[in-house]
Amino acid sequence: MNGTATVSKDPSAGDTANTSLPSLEAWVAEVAALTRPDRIHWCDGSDAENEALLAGMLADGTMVKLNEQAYPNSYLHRSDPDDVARVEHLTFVCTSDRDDAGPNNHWMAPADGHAKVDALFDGCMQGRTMYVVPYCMGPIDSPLSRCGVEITDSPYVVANMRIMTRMGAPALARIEREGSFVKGLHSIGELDPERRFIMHFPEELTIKSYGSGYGGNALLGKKCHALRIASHQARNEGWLAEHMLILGITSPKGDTHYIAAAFPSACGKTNLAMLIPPEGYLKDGWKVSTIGDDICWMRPGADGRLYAINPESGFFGVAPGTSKKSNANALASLQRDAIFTNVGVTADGQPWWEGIDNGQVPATDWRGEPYDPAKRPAAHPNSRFTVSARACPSYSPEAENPAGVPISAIVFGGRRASLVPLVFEARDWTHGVLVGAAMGSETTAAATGAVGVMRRDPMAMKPFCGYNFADYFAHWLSFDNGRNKLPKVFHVNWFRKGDDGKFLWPGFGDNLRVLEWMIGRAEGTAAAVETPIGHLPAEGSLALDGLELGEEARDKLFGFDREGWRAEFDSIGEYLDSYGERMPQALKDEQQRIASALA
Ligand code: O2Y
Ligand code: MN
Repeated sequence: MNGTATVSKDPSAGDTANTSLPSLEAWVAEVAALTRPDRIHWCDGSDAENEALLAGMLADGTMVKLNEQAYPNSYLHRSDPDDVARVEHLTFVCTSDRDDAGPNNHWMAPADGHAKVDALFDGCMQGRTMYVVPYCMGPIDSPLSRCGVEITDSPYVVANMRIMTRMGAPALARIEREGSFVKGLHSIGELDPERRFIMHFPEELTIKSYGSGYGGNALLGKKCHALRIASHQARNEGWLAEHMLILGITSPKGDTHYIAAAFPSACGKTNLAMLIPPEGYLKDGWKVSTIGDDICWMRPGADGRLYAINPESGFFGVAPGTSKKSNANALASLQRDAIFTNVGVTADGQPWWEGIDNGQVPATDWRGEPYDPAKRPAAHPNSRFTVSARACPSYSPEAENPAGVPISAIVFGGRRASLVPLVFEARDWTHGVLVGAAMGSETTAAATGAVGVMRRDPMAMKPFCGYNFADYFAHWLSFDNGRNKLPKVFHVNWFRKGDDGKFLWPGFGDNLRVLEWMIGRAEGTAAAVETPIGHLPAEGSLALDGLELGEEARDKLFGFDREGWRAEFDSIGEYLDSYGERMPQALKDEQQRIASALA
């Protein structure tokens, strides 16, 4: 049925325009001419629309209904076995000048990038419905929010975008008012890994993703828009788009501080965002609230402080390891109205994953085959749940505040078995930017097979920065302009190990002790010791009561190994130099200053 697509905004729309914005109408027509769908559906985000989409997906097997009593209104999707994760090697940033994408990105010239994917998109939606998905990243009425439109042939993507973004009629109305939007074109194509590309054209605020139906490759509002394209927009417009969780901490005095924290994958970002205070802290009246678990957009407010929003409205969380013990808030969030991707299933249709620890057993694995532990785990290690943030017991109403929340501290962190202490504070903003730029994390066996290899992942943005890291660091430095009242910057390492290879710090809820010290530093009440690498907690300034920490643990968690840091700073110097001329001199000077102090 080539070239005769039916178009529906609502069934009675007839042949009236679907939008009052000519540039949007024209782009949809242009995409339809290229991809040649049988039908075009403009999404309004309504319950009726969602129910119709789900009914279609249940009928064609895209979704499987889970046990309605145990998990009301919840569904399982099994992605293609070759399509289970983001594909960094197939992710490109297409800028006119190769140096603008930088050594941190795969690059293609924009004309080549368009030609490459447009050849794949040619006719790819024949026999399918093309969905036009208007969405808003951030509260619909916030000046910090930005909008986009994703065109996709995947109803699974539509259902996920409805949870992860503010999607539908209100977003379309905002787009029509503003007249601009990020364009995202997505097709699952043939799901052939050889014909898969995730292309970004930051200068055109455009994304083209072909050949994957999974997560960040396909839900274009998330990594593609809210990080890669937004980081480029943010640089032009004077704000920051970051791979950070945002949490609120209310002390017994009743003051609330907001903290933004960047960690590479598999470092417990979602767990920290939903932290449950340890017993003693709960008794004393401490509260932790969640603004976001993955992405943070922030900009200076009229008072010079940084104000942050979570551009997302849901969580796309890793299922394996999520349990009542590790993250009771996440577990509570996914008890209903959830979409599960690539988890196992029990005999009575309940989702199951390694580490759920709920006394049940899987019958079927993530590929839909009878569970056989000798063959594969029940849940894919990167299996996910998609749930509304509003379902999370710790979700803060402030996450909906159009003004955002004021940030008191920025935290960088990585997985470092050795050298790096539990926490230190940067001496000023420039030092803080260096701490973020030098961030490193040791890989886990699950991620790469090569265990314990330290990789630099500046600000946890290695896979997500839409432009040259050297320019990105310069942008960060530019916030120190004498007018802004910038937050303090810290580095944490929850993963320091002892000589026996065991973790020295209990982590989880006890991380609040470290956050309490940071708040004390922000308020000027907690003491610190100055060292060349930054300020370390003075003895007794970080609450350790009730914890059993031996001498080795105390030395390694709160000590400073001059020799080791000297080698680390040589390596940081080499890393900065690898970016050549564009690397800001101020950052190189800061590295030199500390290297000299360590000599
Ligand atoms: O987006 C994906 O496909 C999986 S990776 C992911 C998912 C949610 C949040 N963060 C990440 C990440 O890789 O940082
Ligand atoms: Mn992430």
